[in-house]
Amino acid sequence: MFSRRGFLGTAALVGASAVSGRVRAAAIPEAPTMDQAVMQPPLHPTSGPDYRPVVTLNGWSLPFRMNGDWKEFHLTAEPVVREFATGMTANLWGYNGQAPGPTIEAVEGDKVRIFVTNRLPEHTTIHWHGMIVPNGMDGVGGLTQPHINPGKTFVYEFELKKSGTFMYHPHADDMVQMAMGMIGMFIVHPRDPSFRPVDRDFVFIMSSYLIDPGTSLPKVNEMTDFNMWTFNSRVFPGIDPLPVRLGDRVRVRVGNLTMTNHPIHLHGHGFAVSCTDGGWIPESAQWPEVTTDVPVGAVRAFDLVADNPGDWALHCHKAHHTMNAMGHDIRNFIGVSKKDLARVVGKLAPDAMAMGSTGMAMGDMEMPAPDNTLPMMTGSGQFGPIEMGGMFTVMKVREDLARGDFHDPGPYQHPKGTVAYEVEAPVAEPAPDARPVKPPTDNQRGKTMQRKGMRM
Ligand SMILES: [Cu+2]
Repeated sequence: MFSRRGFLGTAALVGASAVSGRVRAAAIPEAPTMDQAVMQPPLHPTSGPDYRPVVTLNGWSLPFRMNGDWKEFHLTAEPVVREFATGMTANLWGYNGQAPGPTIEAVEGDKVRIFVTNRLPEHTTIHWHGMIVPNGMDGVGGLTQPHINPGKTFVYEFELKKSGTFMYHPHADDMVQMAMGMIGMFIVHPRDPSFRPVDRDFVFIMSSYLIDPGTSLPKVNEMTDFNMWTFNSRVFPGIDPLPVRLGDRVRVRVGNLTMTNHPIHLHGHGFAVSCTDGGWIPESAQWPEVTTDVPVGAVRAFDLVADNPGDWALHCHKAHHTMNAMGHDIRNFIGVSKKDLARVVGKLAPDAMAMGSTGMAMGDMEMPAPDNTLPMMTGSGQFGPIEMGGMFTVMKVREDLARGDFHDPGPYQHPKGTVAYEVEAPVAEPAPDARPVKPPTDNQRGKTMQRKGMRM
């Protein structure tokens, strides 16, 4: 639930004169904060034009108020503690108590007034990614506005020219502020409610972090070698499932503010990309997919009919992105005898841990982890360990889910005779010598066996 943190405390620090623009401090709406990282129910509008609100995985939508014909929101940029999954929290920067910030929802044609208060130790701005705004509202610090200094509040005012799926993030000390988690989604609903309506509308944004095992602060200078791949700054099994009623029309809107692309893959259904951060894709230009690549600094929204009951994986198809804290320089020892491996490991790095010689499946990979560190792969289903982390969740399609019910319905009850099963067969032994493997050179061994916490 969100709490209403009165604006008065901050106002005392700020002083009315610090508020920029035509609005005085007395007229500033309160800035609600969220203390939980679980999906909040859709925020149905109580004033203004009607629309079907979205739900945000492990997130919430920012309440607004009407002031004349202006829709007013209040974002507070501030340090936050975000839980990535049970067992790990990160010290991030975000908005209104969480990172990412709350989803902002409004309607095409709305006039929005967004107050931004800075409670960070450095200046910031907000850029409205993909939205058509007057140049001076574009939020590029130095270029289109003065920076918002610590303790100050600025106002952004613009009319929503088009509907679609957009993002917001700072354009001030970009590398640091986005690496610290300052991102959010901005949904503009079509003014015509009959334009491509869906029954369930899910939103999340992807971000990545380098957080050394045992620590909680992202290393903001990293450019490529991240170890936490997140949907809404959560990793599996901490990511909310997508509960869906059988037959529902479903939209999933995905933003990407990481430093690499993510091929997002859904099992059990075909879908079509219906919207990007540039706008709606005409139906005549859509084609069927089961995976869509979401480029850096982009949004993809895809639509489907949930006509196949079950627990369907929804995940990034880069397998390293469905892992928690791990390095990418691990060598593959599948097929190398365990005896040779132990000899090499013992000689070069007594506390090293190498990839198992039969694969990395759970059970072969047990090792102590420092505090505040998640296993690389974790989470379990009704049949055993799922062996995933990072960017992985489940769309749960159920016949008996009520309209508008977004609670986790639990594991799928498979109809009798519809689950893969074991049979008696003559040859079941693994064949370890089937593939000849050249032993690593000494040079490679030295590099490989170095262990930095869990980043092998
Ligand atoms: Cu990915």
